[in-house]
Amino acid sequence: MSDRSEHSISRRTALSGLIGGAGALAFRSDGQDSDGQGQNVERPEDTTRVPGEPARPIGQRSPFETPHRIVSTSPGGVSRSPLQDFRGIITPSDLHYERHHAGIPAIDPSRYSLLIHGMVERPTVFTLDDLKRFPSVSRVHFLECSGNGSPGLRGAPPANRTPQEIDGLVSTSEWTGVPLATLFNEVGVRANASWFLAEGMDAGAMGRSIPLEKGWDDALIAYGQNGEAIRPEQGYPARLLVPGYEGSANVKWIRRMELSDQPFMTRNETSKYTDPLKGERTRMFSLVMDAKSLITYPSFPVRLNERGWHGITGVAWSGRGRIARVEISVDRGETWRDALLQEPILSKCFTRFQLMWQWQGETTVLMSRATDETGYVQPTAAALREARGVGTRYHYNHIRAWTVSQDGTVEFGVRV
Ligand SMILES: Nc1nc2c(c(=O)[nH]1)N[C@H]1C(S)=C(S)[C@@H](COP(=O)(O)O)O[C@H]1N2
Ligand SMILES: [Mo]
Repeated sequence: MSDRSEHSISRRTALSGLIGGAGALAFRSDGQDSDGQGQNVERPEDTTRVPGEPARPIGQRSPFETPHRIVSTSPGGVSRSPLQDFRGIITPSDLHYERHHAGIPAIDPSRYSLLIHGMVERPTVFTLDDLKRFPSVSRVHFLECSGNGSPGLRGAPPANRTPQEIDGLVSTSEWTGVPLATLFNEVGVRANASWFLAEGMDAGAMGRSIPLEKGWDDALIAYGQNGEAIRPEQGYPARLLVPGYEGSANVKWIRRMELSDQPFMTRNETSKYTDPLKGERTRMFSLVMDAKSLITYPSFPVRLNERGWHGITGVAWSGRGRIARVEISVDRGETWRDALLQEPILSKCFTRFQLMWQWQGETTVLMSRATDETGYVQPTAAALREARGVGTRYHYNHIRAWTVSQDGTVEFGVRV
């Protein structure tokens, strides 16, 4: 079969697929009736051919696609993932969010080592090669900064916020590394150990105490990200990955782990990463990220140009396990409908959801509400404020809203 006939067959298949879709969904792009069977669909004259470029050793995006992180210039620095530009659940590594307290250290992997000591039988220093000699695992997990997503909790947030600006401190990668359980068996954990300290190599002196059970359960020392070496921004050559735990516990450039019978009360778990609650109380070691969801389309600054069917989509995630359900309201939260969850549905991972919505040109509010497999339901902003008090910091997982106006503009928050 020649290239030419192959081309025309696939072209025909694509066209019939398109017409089928148009009939079913009543798209109207040329002003004719939705049941017009697409008479105006014609095969364009293929008189020109696009000349090819030579192949490159490293691929790059189409020049027509320009997703980028918003990088803040503040000292520590954050870079936000453009959630509105993604398909599926994986965040391209070069668009993963970043948060570092003292910049990105350049670490020579030949000089890297990880010390595990404290309440262990055999204190051990592992080189990177040592770590890579153990059987590896690869798992797809989200990572989220616990400071992500405060807009909308206290008063009305600005309307001109994109998904990236609201919730861009969350991303998903396939992480590869050695399970901490393997390393624990190697060093021999003493019976009275119940916590471990994880400490990074950067100048930020990031140290966090993690319950030992988490180490036995599903924590990794990760050296791979989306099929290649982990990026410097994500902790090259190795980081701790504690799936479902707040971002700051996932210590990058990890150099030391110390086992103990109590938490270490580091600066980043006492003065920071604690949540002021009502009644002058404070929540500490609030490590697990609660279930959350965000509609990424339609969202600001999208403008709906046509009435009719639109595919609402977004992502949901939970630090406790799988997403069980995502409901969408297209009427300000009065009624809710189950969205379709796109496979795969993985534990402690983004799950993409979709719902077809017929917009009749009305002003309305779109919301999404996630439920995870433990039965936990994403709360309203009012319920979160009521439970935590107004001074709460971190863990802002309240329901997000988008207002669609008659002119098709989409703004963040409830505007009507
Ligand atoms: N060593 C070290 N680990 C660190 C940090 C840091 O500054 N230094 N930042 C933490 C914070 S606050 C977050 S949210 C995550 C961010 O991980 P990422 O930059 O790979 O997205 O890393 C955590 N681990
Ligand atoms: Mo963070």
